[in-house]
Amino acid sequence: MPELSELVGSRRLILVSNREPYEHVRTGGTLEVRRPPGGLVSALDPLMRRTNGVWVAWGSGNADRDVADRTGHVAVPPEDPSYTLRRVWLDESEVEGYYQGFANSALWPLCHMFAQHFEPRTEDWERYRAVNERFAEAVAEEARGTPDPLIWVQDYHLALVSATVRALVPGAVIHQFWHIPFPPPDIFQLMPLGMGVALLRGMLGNDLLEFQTERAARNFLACVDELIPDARIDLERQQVISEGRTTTVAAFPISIDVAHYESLAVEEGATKLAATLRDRYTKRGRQLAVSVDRVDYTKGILERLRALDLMWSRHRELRECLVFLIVATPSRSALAVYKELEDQVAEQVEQINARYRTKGWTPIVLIPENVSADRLAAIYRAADLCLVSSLQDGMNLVAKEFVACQVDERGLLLLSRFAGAAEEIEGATLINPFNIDGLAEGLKSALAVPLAERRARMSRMRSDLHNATIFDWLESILTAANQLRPRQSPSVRSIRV
Ligand code: GDG
Repeated sequence: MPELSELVGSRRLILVSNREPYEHVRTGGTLEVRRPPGGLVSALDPLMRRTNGVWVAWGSGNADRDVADRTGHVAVPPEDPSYTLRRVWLDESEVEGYYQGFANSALWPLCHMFAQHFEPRTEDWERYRAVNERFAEAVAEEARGTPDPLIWVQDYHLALVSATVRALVPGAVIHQFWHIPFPPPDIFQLMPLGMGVALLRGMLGNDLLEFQTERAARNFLACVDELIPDARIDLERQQVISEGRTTTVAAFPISIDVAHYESLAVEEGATKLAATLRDRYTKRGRQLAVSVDRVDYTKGILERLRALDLMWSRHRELRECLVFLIVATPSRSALAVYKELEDQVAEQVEQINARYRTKGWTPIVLIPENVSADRLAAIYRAADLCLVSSLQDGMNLVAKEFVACQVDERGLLLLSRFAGAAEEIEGATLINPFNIDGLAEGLKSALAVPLAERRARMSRMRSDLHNATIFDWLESILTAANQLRPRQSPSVRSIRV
């Protein structure tokens, strides 16, 4: 395990995110502790364990209040407490306005440049502001009385937190990681002006603002340039000087715990399941393709299905040559647009299967549910091809997880040019998911890539990935954050794994 504590030194780390790392849930008579799926929590939890900091997050579990003290504190991990989780309580209307409303129906579509799904409602904005303020107050309470707090805010749910914390705790080092894309000014300006300016000013409350890609960082600077008249931008240093303060803006592409995914893929259960999947789906020289996504309109799932349909209608000889396994995990189903997409995906798969199915062959296998991490690793391992067809994506961790789990090095990665990962992974075949024709032909060509070439490309991607893990990401961000205030900075040594 890396010596993560060295990255924080003597500072007290206060992490802020919408999702909490541990959720207490009562079902029937039993109390359960759940860990939300996803790479971020699994990467940040070890950091928090080793630095004994505080994690401030929305207390979303129905039994969260039962185990927390009066101020919302609970020691975690439950089996071996080593840091504090500070829960922020939100009622139903706050969750609806702040989370489902402004965060997921306004900011999410706008940042991904989906103007057609962009719904900036004033009421949601008011809730978003109020909830951000509540988070900021909780953070400030934790930070006060701490000599050297290092505050790290996560993502687009909390764009206004840093500026409020800055006003409440002027001495703190505050930085924020933005997990999703940031749009250019022509798109950002679809946001009502008052909201747009407030969001940018909120983000400028950070000393350091971290994006996935240079493109997102540049877009942010361009938006500030257009909308914040008093801001001075130093393009060379990627800095904004506004209201007497400096915000540095930079790209820090996120990654995964590569060793963890590799170990999941080689475990006995996953090895057996991968063999079973190959037995079942790769008979008579067939290839197995996979995709894994939360069901979200940004991920290009319908475009992928249209391309498959086109490929099989145009190239009869490719029928029976490929089975496509689609893991489509329901997500944000409380929003109509997400629920409709789930139904559309199921419908399209059914239609394609009805059109092309033969006696011994079902073209698409849809898994419309959350699968366990070890099953997921087996699916990645078993595949001859993984298709990531995001229309826009901050990074896309699935692409990296696929590479990590390809321990047999047989798979080809088809990766959207519009995922941040495309700027990082050399060896993937880049595709344009808007070009259905091109994608259909790209899939056809991919099926013909010889094994030796696949191995060479996968081997290169795997070795590159080993040099850019989630721990490298943590190290580079925390080093940069520490260097913002050299007077107080502890010596930062490199991570040892
Ligand atoms: C945001 C940004 C950025 C999915 N289905 C299952 C499952 N998953 C896991 C994957 C992966 C994660 O969910 C999805 O991560 P992505 O990166 O692909 O996308 P978002 O959820 O949109 O994440 C994105 C990311 O933040 C990190 O900064 O890369 O651009 O949009 O880890 O494996 N996991 C399991 N079962 C499933 O059924 N166990």
